[in-house]
Amino acid sequence: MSDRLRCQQDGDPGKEYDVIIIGAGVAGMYGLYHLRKMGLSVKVYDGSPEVGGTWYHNGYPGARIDGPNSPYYCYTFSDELMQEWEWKETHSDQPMILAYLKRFADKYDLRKDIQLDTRVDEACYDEGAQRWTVNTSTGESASAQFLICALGVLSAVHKPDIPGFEDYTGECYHSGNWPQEAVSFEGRRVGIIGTGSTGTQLVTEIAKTAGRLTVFQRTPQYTVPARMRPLDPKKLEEVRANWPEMREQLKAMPTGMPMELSARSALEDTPEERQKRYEEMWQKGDIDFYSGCYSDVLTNEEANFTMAEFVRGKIAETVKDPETARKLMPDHFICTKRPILDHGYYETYNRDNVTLVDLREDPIEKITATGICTEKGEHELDMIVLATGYDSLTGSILRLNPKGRGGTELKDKWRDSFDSYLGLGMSGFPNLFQTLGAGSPGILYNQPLGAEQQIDWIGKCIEFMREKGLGTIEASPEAEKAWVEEITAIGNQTLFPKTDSWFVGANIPGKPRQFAMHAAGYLYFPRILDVAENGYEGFVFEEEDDTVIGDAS
Ligand code: NA7
Repeated sequence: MSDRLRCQQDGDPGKEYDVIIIGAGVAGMYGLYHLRKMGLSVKVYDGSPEVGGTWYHNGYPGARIDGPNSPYYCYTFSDELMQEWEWKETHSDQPMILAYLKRFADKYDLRKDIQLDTRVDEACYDEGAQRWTVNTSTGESASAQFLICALGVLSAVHKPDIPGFEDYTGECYHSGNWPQEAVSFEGRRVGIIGTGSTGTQLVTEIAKTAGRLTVFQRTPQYTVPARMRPLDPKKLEEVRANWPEMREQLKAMPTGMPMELSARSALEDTPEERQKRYEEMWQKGDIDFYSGCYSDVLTNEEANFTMAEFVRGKIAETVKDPETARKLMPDHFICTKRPILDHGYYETYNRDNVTLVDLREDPIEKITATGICTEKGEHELDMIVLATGYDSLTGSILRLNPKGRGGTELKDKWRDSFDSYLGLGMSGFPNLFQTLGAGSPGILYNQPLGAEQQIDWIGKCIEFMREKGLGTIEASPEAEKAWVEEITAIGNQTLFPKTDSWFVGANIPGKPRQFAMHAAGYLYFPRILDVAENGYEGFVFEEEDDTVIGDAS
């Protein structure tokens, strides 16, 4: 290890803060706003040249939020920002969301405490000082009592380990690290690997101008028409007029977003009634199709099959070439990968310039200087686009690999299981909090609203510690174990664990298979508040002089 990377516990700790936040995305920026307002000294580091986190890096053509989330995907605490920001479409695109995040940074003068172009390379806990020390890519060190890892659920880009990448002489881009300058597909031979939410958005866009688009598909996907439309100004006015009440209502919604819900089982209806219901909801489209047809699609295999069959029928109806339609037919449980909304995805396969390669029948062998070689032959390509996803939820903090008590590395603690307590703290890692990570609802809940509630919780906790003269807070191993059991049990009530997806880490070779998200955000947030009200039960505190006092109630 170089000197620069060695945690400088015995040397100069650099600047000192109350809180260091890593990440200037949705959660990190709210952390800065809120904790600074409480009177704490806060420093944010981010390796990127601009704020916005995942929304900065995902500037690929077609990038949009995958739900009818405008105007609800926002910093809900700010009535002021809600009144001023002109959301334009039901499913905002990446430039709109990034502009909003930049406006948030500017409006609340956040930039003065955000150091961009500065990656935190190492974070170590100093037991004697009860503080965290970080070392950055710019050669600086700094320390703080609290470290908040706001690193993003979908930020550790996953580039598949296909032999020959280094030989490829064309252009190659990953959706999660898209160049800021425009990329032209005009007339070019483009290959794309990956057909998740990102891949489906890219395929639909690239096909419009590419000379030839070849889609390399490992797993076919269910997608539903987004039915994106301009946001009705009257609707926006209505929402604005009642924003504080609306905000409270959002918190109690299952995903922190308005969506249609049904109380009826799919199995209560006859096949004809179901067909009618699915057809009506398909025409309406959007996330409501997934959530609003029947109550048990995500919990009952038979119910799930009925919806999956309906969508397979739509694929057969939409895609003209029967062979291509066959390859596009998914066979996993619908809704158990991230439910996708599209803007003409299946229709894209009717274009003459689009070809689908089914990697289950014709796997990729290698990348060559000029393209992608599958078992059946070479596809010559001017450009390869990777829409191959992320080491989600845990990858970003594991790449940082903080070192806790006794130098314990997170990657060792998490070798077999992503244990945390409430998705907020971890035993062996005092005073380290994470946002939207393993053990929390992650992406299953409106993320800005989820991050706000977690940061508010952290703020209250710090206030509590300051009032009581406490130096550290740390999850107990028992509470952590019980929490993993609790969220696993909730997850097991759904079909999520039964499908290979990033939700269970199946997309990353060697990653422990675990459904590590709390599947019911509207239960999670009251639950973490209860823990706080009960004297932070499950956490252990040390006084500033190191005396362990158990829970501090
Ligand atoms: P996803 O949902 O993880 O999708 C990645 C896609 O890439 C998926 O189709 C994968 O197939 C495919 N993939 C990954 N590795 C390979 C290899 N080695 N060979 C072929 N195909 C591969 O990522 P997205 O970026 O689309 O979406 C992430 C989230 O962003 C999404 O859930 C929303 O919340 C927004 P697989 O299905 O694993 O067989």
